[in-house]
Amino acid sequence: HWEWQYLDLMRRIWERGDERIDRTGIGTRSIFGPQLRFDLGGDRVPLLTTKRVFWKAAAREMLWFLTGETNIRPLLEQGVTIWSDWPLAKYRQATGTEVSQQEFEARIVEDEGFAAIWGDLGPVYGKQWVDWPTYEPAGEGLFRQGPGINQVALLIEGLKSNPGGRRHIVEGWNVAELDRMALPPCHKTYQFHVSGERLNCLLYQRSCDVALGLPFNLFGAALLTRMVAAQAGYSPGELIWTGGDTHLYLNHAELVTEQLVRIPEGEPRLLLTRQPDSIFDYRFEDFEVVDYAPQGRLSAPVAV
Ligand code: UFP
Repeated sequence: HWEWQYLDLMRRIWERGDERIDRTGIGTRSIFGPQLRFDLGGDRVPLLTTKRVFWKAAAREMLWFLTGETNIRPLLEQGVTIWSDWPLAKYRQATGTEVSQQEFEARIVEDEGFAAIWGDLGPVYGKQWVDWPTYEPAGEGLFRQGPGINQVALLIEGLKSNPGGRRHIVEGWNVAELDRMALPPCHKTYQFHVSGERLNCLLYQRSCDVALGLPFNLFGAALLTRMVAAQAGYSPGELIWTGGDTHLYLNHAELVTEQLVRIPEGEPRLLLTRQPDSIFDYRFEDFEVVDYAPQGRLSAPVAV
């Protein structure tokens, strides 16, 4: 079962990882540079069965990236709260108030002006993926903003016109804009590769919370690869995931201990039930996960 790769990674980090003080102050055990591989053929999807993964939120997030949106408001309108921690922390710090997460989220949804100020994450994934900023010389050493670059649209065209290409990349790491992002991209580089009729994807994730982030990131990457393959006319191939600093937070001990005694079972599949004209026209209703009967959910605190 593919999932042993995930569980083995988890065990390796917990038992042999370096203990480090990290940015959040919580502390991690960490290894650098592991790799996981999954065959996406036959609609298989790397969705963990040893705990429930809320794949619907990951799917809505992926569609949100593709809209180019960077405000959490559209996510909250759909009940997706995975990005609330960062703006909430910023709001609390700036105002010195102890507003609850629910109150904050409700206000973002109800109050458009409030959302515009406090709900924006800066130029994170969506912006870079579909509207990477450019600059043109405007004379006298000045520059003006040029048209944005839609990396995802270019990717699909490139995969169709030049299958042998070695430059099929979607990049989130815009060095010039990192300091304006709520969180610099974690799943920062996707490279695609055509092999016969199959489309492979390699994701490089610079920093990975194995307990809470990775299950989401794997599903997201699989979904993205499926959409790209369908739009460029290939069948899904292999998903290769590579992590930089790949860690477990020390306060995830309970989750780790519980998950490592569980045995993977079952083979969930991901169906794309409609083929829209463009990768930007998928809707949440186009995705269906079948044969997913995971073991119980395991929760743990998110490090902000
Ligand atoms: N993280 C993930 N996946 C994500 C995401 C965040 O694992 O998609 F947005 C985790 C990795 C790390 C933290 O624990 O969030 C980001 O912190 P840093 O920027 O210091 O690496």
